[in-house]
Amino acid sequence: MKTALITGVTGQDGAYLAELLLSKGYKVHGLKRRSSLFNTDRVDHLYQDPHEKNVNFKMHYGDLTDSTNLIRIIQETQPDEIYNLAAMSHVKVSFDTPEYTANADGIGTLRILEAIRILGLAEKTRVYQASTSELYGLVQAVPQSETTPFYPRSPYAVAKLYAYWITVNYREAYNMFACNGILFNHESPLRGETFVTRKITRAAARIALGLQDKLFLGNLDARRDWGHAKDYVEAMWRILQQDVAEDYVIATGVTTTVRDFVKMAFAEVGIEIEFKGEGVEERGCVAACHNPEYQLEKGLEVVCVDPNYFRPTEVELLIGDATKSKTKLGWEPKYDLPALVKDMMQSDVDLFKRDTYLMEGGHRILNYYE
Ligand code: NDP
Ligand code: GDR
Repeated sequence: MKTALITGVTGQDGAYLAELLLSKGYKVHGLKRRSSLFNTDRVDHLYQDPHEKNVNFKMHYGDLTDSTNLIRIIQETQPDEIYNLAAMSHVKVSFDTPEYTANADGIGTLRILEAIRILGLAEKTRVYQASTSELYGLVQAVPQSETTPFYPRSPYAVAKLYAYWITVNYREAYNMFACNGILFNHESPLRGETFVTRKITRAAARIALGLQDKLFLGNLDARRDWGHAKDYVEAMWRILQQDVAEDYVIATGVTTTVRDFVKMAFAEVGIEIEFKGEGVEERGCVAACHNPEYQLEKGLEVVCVDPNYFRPTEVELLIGDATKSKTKLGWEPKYDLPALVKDMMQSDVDLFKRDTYLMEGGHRILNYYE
């Protein structure tokens, strides 16, 4: 039985990866942060009572900014594979918390690699580093592959650049099996609520159900290569099963604007969005609502641009070339963009229908959205 340690197990990818590794018979340890409220929603279905025998899923308190606790957990768990997924992963927020982001996302990766070296596990423990298409930043060439030069455009991306190179360096210097997965954007019903896709699918569901009036967004022209997180965690695992440690791009090869994602998501609930105006004046109107279940006024303005969501420096275009992964890992995504949007919309409509039932029953629901 192999043992894996997942940092960031409570996040979107951590949850899907834990599920995948458990289904493959792994013993899975996860690093979780202490918070004042429970923060394990995404993995609660995997929880096993630690008092039982043969527990295969166990979480440990820890933080990427604390090297002593990383050394202790790695020593205790003696993992065959470490998936370093923990990070302050929000690009816009990294402009507000640049020093913390560098510490957690950049130096955090070094702490893991150093812990493995100090503990004498360099030959045993394989490491997956969650690298990102944000490394490409300002467009140098498209589609972006393993050989495209990097030009990071945010404190997040600069921290991840350090993490990328320190992973390569430990591989070369100490012969460690350490790999970067350069993953393009991947989404799912478990996606954090403030990333643009989930913000849109939540708002489309809530607007259709009469729980929200408007959706405020930033740059509608940004283009992203969006895949499904379920497909992408499969690639992470494959990267660590190879004979030779290498870095891989994981992407669908299709790019779409935020504006088109909005149209696709609202179309799932029968709402047609037509954009009018330009730049900050841009407005998305409901030209027609074709779903009799939802009562929306014709021509209602439901999507607006709010410059507060613009970033000081933006990544305008991402489109990945995953030829190496397809050839060497035998990896192929199962979800295309329409299937991803459908999955996210179905999940959010179900989620917010529950809110409408609660409201009908006289309960107050939290009306917070960003
Ligand atoms: P999430 O934001 O959903 O999850 C991040 C995880 O990291 C959470 O479990 C979070 O804990 C944890 N975490 C944050 N800071 C710390 C810290 N200081 N110490 C310990 N744990 C911490 O991200 P995703 O699942 O979407 O992404 C996983 C990784 O992949 C990240 O490193 C991200 O940067 C990278 N990535 C993501 C892509 C994507 O499109 N999703 C694409 C390319 C790379 P908590 O739950 O308590 O907040
Ligand atoms: P990104 O994802 O920055 O690519 O990073 P995000 O969904 O935050 O933004 C994608 C694009 O949409 C534009 N945008 C908005 N973004 C947000 N969050 N909120 C808005 O209201 C909004 N309006 C427009 C953004 O400007 C951007 O161009 C994600 C994260 O998961 C990273 O951790 C990961 O490394 C990269 O994907 C690959």
